[in-house]
Amino acid sequence: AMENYRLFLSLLLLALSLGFVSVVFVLRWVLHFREGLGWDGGAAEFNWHPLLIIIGFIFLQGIAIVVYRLPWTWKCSKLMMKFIHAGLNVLAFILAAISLVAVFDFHNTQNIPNMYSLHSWVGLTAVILYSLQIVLGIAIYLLPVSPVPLRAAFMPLHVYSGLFIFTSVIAAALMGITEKLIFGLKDPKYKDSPPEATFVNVLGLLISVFGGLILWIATRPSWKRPNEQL
Ligand code: ASC
Repeated sequence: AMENYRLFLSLLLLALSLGFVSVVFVLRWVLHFREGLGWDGGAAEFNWHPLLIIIGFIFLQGIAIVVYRLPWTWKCSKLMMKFIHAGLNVLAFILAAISLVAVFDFHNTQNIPNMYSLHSWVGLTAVILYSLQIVLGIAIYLLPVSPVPLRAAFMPLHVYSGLFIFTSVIAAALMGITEKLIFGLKDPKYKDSPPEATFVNVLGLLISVFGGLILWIATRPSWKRPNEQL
């Protein structure tokens, strides 16, 4: 049990470090390699999109997914942990929504078409499913109205749906990163492997490994909150 606990802490620390480094990497991408941040209808406004998605939709959502696994919270009330889980997800949703306003506003100002890419289809679908997941999650598990049999019956779908949405966000982020490198790198081009291309490829790997670790931690039955090994 002790070795298992140390493995849990090691993987959690590794995941949190990778998530934090991913945020540092996307900040360096937009501030050092790109045009910085602004709200002017130009490239600096677009740059809020990758930054807020990685902070919210990837890092905060990842933490929200494993928050019930933290052993030092097992003495906290379940209701308190539900508020933290829901609160982190709502915060991530708000950041994702702001990041979408930034891209649509950038596109409309620059006369770039909206919603033509696979990145945009997968990404917007994930945001829509996420809003549904949050509304249903609050209605079924947070408000003291739904009966326990409904809570139990819906739990496998809630868990699966959450992991599916999180995985879709990682996939959408990788597509978005790839698109942006192909669109944005002109001379030298992406295929010429300039420093920005290598740096941002590494960001994609960091996000993927972060996602893999969160999925692993969340799916270990023995790391669940006691009395919830359902
Ligand atoms: C809840 C809660 C759980 C589940 C369980 C049904 O509201 O706190 O652990 O639903 O009762 O799976």
